[in-house]
Amino acid sequence: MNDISERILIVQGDITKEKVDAVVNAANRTLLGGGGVDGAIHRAAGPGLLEECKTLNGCKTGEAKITKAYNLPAEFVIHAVGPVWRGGNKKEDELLSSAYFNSLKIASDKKLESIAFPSISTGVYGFPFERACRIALNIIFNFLKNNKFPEKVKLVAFSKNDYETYLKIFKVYEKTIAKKALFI
Ligand code: AR6
Repeated sequence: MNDISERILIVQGDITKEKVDAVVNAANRTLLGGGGVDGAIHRAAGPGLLEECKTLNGCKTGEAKITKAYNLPAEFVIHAVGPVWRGGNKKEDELLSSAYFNSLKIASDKKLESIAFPSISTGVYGFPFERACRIALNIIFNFLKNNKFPEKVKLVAFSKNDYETYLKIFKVYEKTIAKKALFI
């Protein structure tokens, strides 16, 4: 179990600076850009990214699509569409989980070594941050347990506060997993 947590790294910063094989974008269903991390990724990647996105015909909530990364230091952008938070009873947890899963699946199918995620849905879409962290960690731990690729997953928290929260939840999660493993 411990080797799985070693494949996950939590950092604070701007995801557009990440030199990984793929950065994940918290996109909307049009895939035609927006604010938040989506705006930052499109600005840093340059107009080629929007041109390629126009050919994709959008993306359903909970799904993901891949493009090249143009002027970003990463090689690819995986555009994932998380759910808008509507109180918690509109399948938000499942949809967020599936946005992470489908992004990881694309990376795995392409045998990408490294992927960086922003905290999908926790900005404009209003998903509660701690709840989103638990969902992200749960799906990532499970995915890595069953897949060789991606080898490394970076979780990029934008603010110091988000970073500290992510780290706190990660430590609790790691312990719970380790404990469970002892009893298997
Ligand atoms: N690097 C890393 N994380 C960032 C960055 C950055 N440069 N900028 C913001 N974040 P959001 P959503 C964090 O709103 O909630 C867009 O308009 C931010 O602090 O970007 O999924 C899309 O087009 C937050 O924790 O995405 C959609 O319409 C996280 O990224 C809509 O917003 C996600 O915040 C998607 O909303």
